Amino acid sequence: MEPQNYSSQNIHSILLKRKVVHVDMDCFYAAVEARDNPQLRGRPLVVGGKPNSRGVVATCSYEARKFGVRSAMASALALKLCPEAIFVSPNFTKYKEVSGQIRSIFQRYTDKIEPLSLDEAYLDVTGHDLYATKIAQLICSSIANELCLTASAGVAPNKLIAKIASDTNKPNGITVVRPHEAAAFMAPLKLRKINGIGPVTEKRLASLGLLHCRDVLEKEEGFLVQHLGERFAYSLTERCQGIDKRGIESTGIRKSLSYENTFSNDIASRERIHSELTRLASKVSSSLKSKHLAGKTITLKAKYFDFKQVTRSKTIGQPSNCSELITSICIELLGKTQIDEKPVRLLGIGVSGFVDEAKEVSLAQPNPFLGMEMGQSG
Ligand code: DCP
Ligand code: MG
Repeated sequence: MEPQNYSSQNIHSILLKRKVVHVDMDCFYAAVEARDNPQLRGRPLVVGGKPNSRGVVATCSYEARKFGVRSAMASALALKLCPEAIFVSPNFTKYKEVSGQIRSIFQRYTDKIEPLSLDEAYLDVTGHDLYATKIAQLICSSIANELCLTASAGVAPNKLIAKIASDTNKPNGITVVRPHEAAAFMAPLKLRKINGIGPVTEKRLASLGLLHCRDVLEKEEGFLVQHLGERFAYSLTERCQGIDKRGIESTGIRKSLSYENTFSNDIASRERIHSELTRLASKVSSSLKSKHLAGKTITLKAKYFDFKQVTRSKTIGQPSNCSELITSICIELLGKTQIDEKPVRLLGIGVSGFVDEAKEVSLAQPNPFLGMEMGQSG
């Protein structure tokens, strides 16, 4: 199929099929470090090797970027550019843990998640009840409220545009490109913006007078094929038109669903803790129900004022997604924590050990085929 032959109506129908959200955390490692150490906030911060070693910068805060510091730069050069920079070694265990928490926020909306690294993923939200833009907003605000970190997101008809869009309004910005805007969005972009076009290819294309997407579309097909070969000429033309038919390659299936909340002030009163647990349980319950899931293991997570964290779990005989049951189990699990001695800064509830609700007769109301409403009373 030759992309040059696509009519604009054809392109439009290809673009209408999918809704993709690309989420990318802002200066990820540096943001996690600054979150967990107030002394680092607002300062030019470099996460990576020390400048006196042969280390490199993994990432840096936006304050350091103002001095020209960038990922993959030698730390010694970073120090030269920004002598007041603070250097911190990376803590991958922590970044992996946060990455898991981000993923569990994504999973509230879709199971079609394709992670690209610890800090970014594509989400396919085609056919979701909520608008894709609303989902992106909810994800970014949950990341901010629950994890105290910021993310940027791109909402688009495919992976190509969603990834470019998430980078357009960084930090803490959401960019939406609707199907009818796709071609106009791509046209002025440098070819380097296309995922897969690195510095070498960029140079080769520039030598042919191809700098921006629109340059490719203005060239004769024969010229492109002659210089780039048929395959690359066609795939490049598609990309420049804003077409990308790749699907979201999600890995694995959901194993748990959780919500957590970090409080602005540590809380100690039993009453407040119970009301927080009731609220979290109700969120977990509605999310499970909307996905037709029910689980046998309920986990309570508490992070004390001193940042020490505990999880306590209970496994029950029958899978449940009932809000009241989850709340009462969590209140019972409080007895296995130090909640009476130590105020908490975070509470979370997770449910795992899933049984697909639609297939689990034991959970069902008299008619297991009532589908959507099944298990409402747990
Ligand atoms: N990373 C790395 N080495 C690189 C690039 C990145 O170790 N050359 C790590 C550190 C980053 C994380 O991967 O925090 C995510 O990479 P991004 O490219 O998304 O960069 P950031 O999230 O740091 O910044 P941005 O706000 O630009 O996304
Ligand atoms: Mg990032």
